[in-house]
Amino acid sequence: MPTTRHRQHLHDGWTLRYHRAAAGAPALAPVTATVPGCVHTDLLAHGLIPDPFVDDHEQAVAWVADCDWAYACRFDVDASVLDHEHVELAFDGLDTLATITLNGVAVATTANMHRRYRFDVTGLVQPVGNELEIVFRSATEEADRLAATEGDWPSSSFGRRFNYLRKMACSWGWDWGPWLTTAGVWRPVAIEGWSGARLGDLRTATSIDDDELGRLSVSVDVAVSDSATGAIPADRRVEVVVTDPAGAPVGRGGAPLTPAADGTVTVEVDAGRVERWWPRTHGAQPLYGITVTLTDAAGAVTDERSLRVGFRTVELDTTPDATGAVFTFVVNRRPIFVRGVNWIPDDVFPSRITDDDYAQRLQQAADAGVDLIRVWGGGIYEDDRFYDRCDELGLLVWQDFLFACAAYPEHLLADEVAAEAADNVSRLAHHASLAIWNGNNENLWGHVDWGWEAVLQGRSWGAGFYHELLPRICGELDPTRPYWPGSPYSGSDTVAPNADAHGCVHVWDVWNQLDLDRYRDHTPRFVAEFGWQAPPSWVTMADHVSTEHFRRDSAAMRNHQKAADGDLKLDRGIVARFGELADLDRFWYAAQVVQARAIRTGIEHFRSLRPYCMGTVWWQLNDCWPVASWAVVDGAGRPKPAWYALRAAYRSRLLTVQPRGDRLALVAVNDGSEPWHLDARVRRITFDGTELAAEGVTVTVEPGATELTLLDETVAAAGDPRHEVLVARDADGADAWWWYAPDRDLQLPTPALVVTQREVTGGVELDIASPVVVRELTIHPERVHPDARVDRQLVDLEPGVVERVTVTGVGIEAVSRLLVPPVCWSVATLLS
Ligand code: BMA
Repeated sequence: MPTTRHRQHLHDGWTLRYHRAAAGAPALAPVTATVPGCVHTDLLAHGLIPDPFVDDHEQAVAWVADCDWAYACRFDVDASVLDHEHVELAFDGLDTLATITLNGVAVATTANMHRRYRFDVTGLVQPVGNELEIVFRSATEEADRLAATEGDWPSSSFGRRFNYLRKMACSWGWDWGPWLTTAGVWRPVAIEGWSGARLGDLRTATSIDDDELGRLSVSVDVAVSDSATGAIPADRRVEVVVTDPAGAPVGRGGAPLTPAADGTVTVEVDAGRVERWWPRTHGAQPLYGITVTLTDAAGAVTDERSLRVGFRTVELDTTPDATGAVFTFVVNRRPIFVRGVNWIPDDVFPSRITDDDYAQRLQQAADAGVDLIRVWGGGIYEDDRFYDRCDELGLLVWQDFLFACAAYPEHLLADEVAAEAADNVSRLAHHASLAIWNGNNENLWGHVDWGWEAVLQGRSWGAGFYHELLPRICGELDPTRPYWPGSPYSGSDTVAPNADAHGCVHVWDVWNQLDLDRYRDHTPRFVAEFGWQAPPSWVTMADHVSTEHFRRDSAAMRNHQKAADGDLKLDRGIVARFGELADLDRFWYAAQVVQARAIRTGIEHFRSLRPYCMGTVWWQLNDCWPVASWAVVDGAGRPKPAWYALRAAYRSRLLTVQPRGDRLALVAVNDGSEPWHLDARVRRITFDGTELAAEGVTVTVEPGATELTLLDETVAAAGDPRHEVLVARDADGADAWWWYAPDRDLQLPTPALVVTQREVTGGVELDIASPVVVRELTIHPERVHPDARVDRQLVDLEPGVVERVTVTGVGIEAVSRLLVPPVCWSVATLLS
């Protein structure tokens, strides 16, 4: 009998058919299916449903969610798998209510999309012609049934009954997501053979002391042949080798295989002097390799797993102080101001997300100066590829447990939640990037402030998960990483969950009821969510809304706006600045400008409060389909102007003009690691560039410091707000602007751009100058070619200053189109 574990993927030869067609569902013959995948993408591949991302086809495919579906495959098994003591079916993800049958024998039923499963099928499999069938019951029907029989557990209005089952909440529709509740084998499936013992998860805890000596504790889950009797095959060992980033071994450890009662062997390894892992912009990301092997009596390797880890410490400082309680991430003992973004599943069909999607999206975050990604609780525990990229890029990960915007019936879900939490903590604990586990999204807030308490009348709602179950599991399996019960959360049951001065907050009144300048009314310690909408890129929307419906009031267009009163809120921000804009092109540009300003206004204000405020996490980085949303990168992966605003607001050295009382201040924030010798000139000018008043500001801003200089009244106060602007510019050319009146009151002259163009590799370089002030000049190059990109948007031009903008993906012949509406706008052309 072989001792080496063998794994054979079962990804070929699948078919999909109805198990039960819902009333009104069309007749369908069985079709070939893709595994990993899901029902919707299989039907789409066969042309059996229209693309639900187009027009309002989402409504036309609603029946898919109401059916029960059967996936089946016939497979042969390699002898290398079959010739083992144990043969197991291993599923990395089943979505969701699955009944698994192998060769006519019921193997298992499952009810949790967020778990991995392993089933013993020894003796049931044969060398050829195995029949595997997985029936998925309708999750929407089951959730509705549970709501009817068990009672009403409230949730936010945009969600349906997602809180009764352990399945990606946003697949029931969200205020940015379509209602496409799917089913299927959404992650890899394999059949495995092993004898004697096999490795399971590896959980690692790294530590690093003041002499930079690294130590590693590896908890290795091991399954042994006969755990019932405790019989362990003789002379097996677990060996651990640690290698440095160049691959050279730097430490070893090992232990005989005598699993403790919980099936875990712990090995401690000294790694010697190590280099620290840092979040990006704070240092490098050296990743050390760990290889764990299981050896038999002869010393032969029977199983092996490899991972990468980083040596760093991470703490969450929540110390109470005179005003409330801080919320500060401390990495390697350095308090850091978090420059974050929220992350949602990158496709509403997560089985379709490719390596490239993950790589591109996370690179877009990194390129915007982001150093933390919050994986939001209405989505999924992401794929390993996501966390691997975050480790490499130095993106800290804030991981929510998967509870969002709802009360959860604990009696129905407790066992699944415990298993799911243990499973995912074990899977992810080794990642250097993972910085915090968070109990839920907005449920502590909802319970207190959204009237749930009255509906629930004392029934459980999830508090037991957030305050007891989840911290206990994290404490047992991942004791070195911070846990926080929820976002928002004040840290105390006697203080409102979303109180500015305590813990982490979500600032949503600004978008929902107010105006973007009102971010300045908030003085929070840490903002884990705040956002402002804009439509996706024009081309992305044009690809998904037919030409005849391409107007704001069509059903097709409205289907791509899911937020409560979303269009009204967009208009509120636009009208206050630009007046009514009936023309669609103008509306599109104006909406982008307002979203971008919301980002800069919010983030620059919050950063100017450093160290009182120690983090911002913009809602949101990405989209899961083409939709008007708070995302800075749209559903097709195109950056919106807001992405450029995010990059500007998150630059390590931030120069910004901020009101302080009835004065204006120049604020310099240094989140870099070197001192910043600021030498800035602040000038109040007319729109033709005439200087009315000026002063110099010279100050050294230490790393981690904020320097605020109140500006002289003669410089800061406008004589005629409609004709003047304040510009601060440092010696390196970085600028900060302050406008004195709403755009429609500004008397901005129509720009006559002076452009010098050059062909460069892959595109054109434009040197743009103007004899008059130009506000937010933005080229939308995708309107010339869908793959064209530009390196800068929302460029403010000062007379006498040349700004260079590079457009890639177009030739020099495109330049004339690049510089006129609807491809190019500025505030003055918008209002002309
Ligand atoms: C918060 C998030 C999401 C939502 C967003 C925009 O509530 O947690 O649930 O999509 O705001 O409304």
